[in-house]
Amino acid sequence: MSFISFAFIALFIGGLMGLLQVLVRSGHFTLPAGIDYYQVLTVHGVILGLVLTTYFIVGFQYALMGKTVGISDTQRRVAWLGFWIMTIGTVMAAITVLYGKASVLYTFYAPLKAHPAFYIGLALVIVGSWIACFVNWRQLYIWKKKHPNEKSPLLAFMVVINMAMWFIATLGVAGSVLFQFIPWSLGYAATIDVLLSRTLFWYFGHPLVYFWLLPAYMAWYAIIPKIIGGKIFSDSLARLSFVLFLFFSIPVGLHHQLTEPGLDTTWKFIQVVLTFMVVIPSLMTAFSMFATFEITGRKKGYGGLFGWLKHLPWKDVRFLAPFIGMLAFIPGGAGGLINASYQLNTVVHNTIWVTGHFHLTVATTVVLTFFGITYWLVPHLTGRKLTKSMNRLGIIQTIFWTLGMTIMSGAMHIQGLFGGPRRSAYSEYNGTEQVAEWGAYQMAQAIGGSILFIAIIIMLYIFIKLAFFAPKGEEEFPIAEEEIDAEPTPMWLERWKLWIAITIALILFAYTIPIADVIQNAPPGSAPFAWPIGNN
Ligand code: HAS
Repeated sequence: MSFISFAFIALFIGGLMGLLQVLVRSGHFTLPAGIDYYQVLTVHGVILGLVLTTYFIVGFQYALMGKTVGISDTQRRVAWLGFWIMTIGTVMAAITVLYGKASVLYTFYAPLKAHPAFYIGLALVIVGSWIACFVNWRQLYIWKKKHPNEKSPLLAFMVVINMAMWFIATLGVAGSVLFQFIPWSLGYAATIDVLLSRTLFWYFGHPLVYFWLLPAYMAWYAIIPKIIGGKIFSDSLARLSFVLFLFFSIPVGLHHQLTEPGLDTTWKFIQVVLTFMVVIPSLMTAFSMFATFEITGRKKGYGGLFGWLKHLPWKDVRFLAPFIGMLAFIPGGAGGLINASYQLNTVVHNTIWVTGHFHLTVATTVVLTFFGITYWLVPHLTGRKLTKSMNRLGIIQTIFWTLGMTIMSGAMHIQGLFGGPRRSAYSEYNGTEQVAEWGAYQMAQAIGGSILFIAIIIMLYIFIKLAFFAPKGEEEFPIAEEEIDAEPTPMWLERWKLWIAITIALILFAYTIPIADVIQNAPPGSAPFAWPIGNN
């Protein structure tokens, strides 16, 4: 509950910043009291992209592990230590941003320089999250010792994979923060290797998006079937898709740097091919979800080509919110394929199309699934009930979120195709013709963003009600079972050492030569630049 409550505080602050951004970009609003646009944008990205997600995920995963394999008192105490380290780090980073000393956006690209406390704070958040990794691994390890020759519970297996991916991925950004950013921001190093820092960031940055997605997939594979009255379609398929995510999430970061000079084209191309490999487990997930819905519907007697759709519990917000998340991932994923296509990337890179893409993927698919989880997890943890009226309000919330995001993200995609830039405040660009084309879409983003802010307020109201005021009772922790006649899951799916070895081999293959190249042929380092100018 502590992790999840922190995530909801982040939702409010980050959402408010989002509202300010779309209003500024409409060209009809100026920030008061000298507040800077990029300061607001940094709060938005860091608080929503890094803080809300990490806290919600770590909290949710503890709940899954506690339920499936148990948590001891010692593990709980260590988990608290992780919480406090993460929180001290978050507060440190937040203070620097709020004081205007770290307007570097969530990607903190060098040579933009932030106050050292910003980077130290981020390093603490990572260290705190590593503690969660160790606790989760230990939880499964202890369970396995007590249950030799049994397969691990599906959700515990998934959590352990997600944390393995997170741990390996964060090593890159931790290395960059410790050895590049902190000495440079403290003044011990005069310059920084910009290309190396960005390459290490994206080594982490792409698996980061799957660290957000996989907990949503955990809910889709193992919780949604229970909510709709069905069974898990295939335990083996679910595990295999997670193993594939572990393999292919990391050696693909260069697809964020396709326009970056200084990186060899061959390695960019190889990583593009690997990116298309990481699409496969998502396609397996789509297949599996369709199968779950159809099989459950047909078992309940609904026939016809699409008749089984009728059985789905449309009026149950625990289902509706994640389901809309799934629908959004169809265009969201397609947009990802466009981004990853080497040539098409040159059209969309650094345009607001990309912002549209991640508002469909993380801010709709993932966040709506997290809301879907909140409706049962919070009352379950606080010993309360999701009442009919809260369920109804949840449905209204989902509709507002969907409407706002469709308008905002749709407009972002279109404006991006007309060349509208991302990461930029409002500008008339000296009155160029294109700006006239963008106006309507920027206004649409402001309308969509305002609707979204209303949705955030409704969600916060629901969260507070479920946490403190809903009637006392017992809310189910819905975990689905396998089909009775399911084929047994092969034990080789748990060959952890082999999976980790393959993951490391793929990373070494995809990154050794490009990184050696970047270091050997390093560009001249850059002195720090701070925003606003003169803020060094
Ligand atoms: Fe992405 C940029 C490529 C997925 C997030 N992405 C971003 C950024 C973010 C982000 C935050 O290759 C911006 C980073 C920045 O600040 O610069 N992305 C991909 C690809 C995928 C992908 C290939 N992205 C995600 C996910 C994200 C996310 C997931 C967050 C959670 N992305 C890119 C690229 C860039 C990029 C380039 C760099 C662009 C640039 O130039 O800067 C794939 O994983 C997508 C595969 C997904 C699918 C969809 C499967 C569909 C499913 C739903 C099924 C529906 C059902 C409903 C079951 C193929 C699973 C049933 C319906 C009934 C009617 C019954």
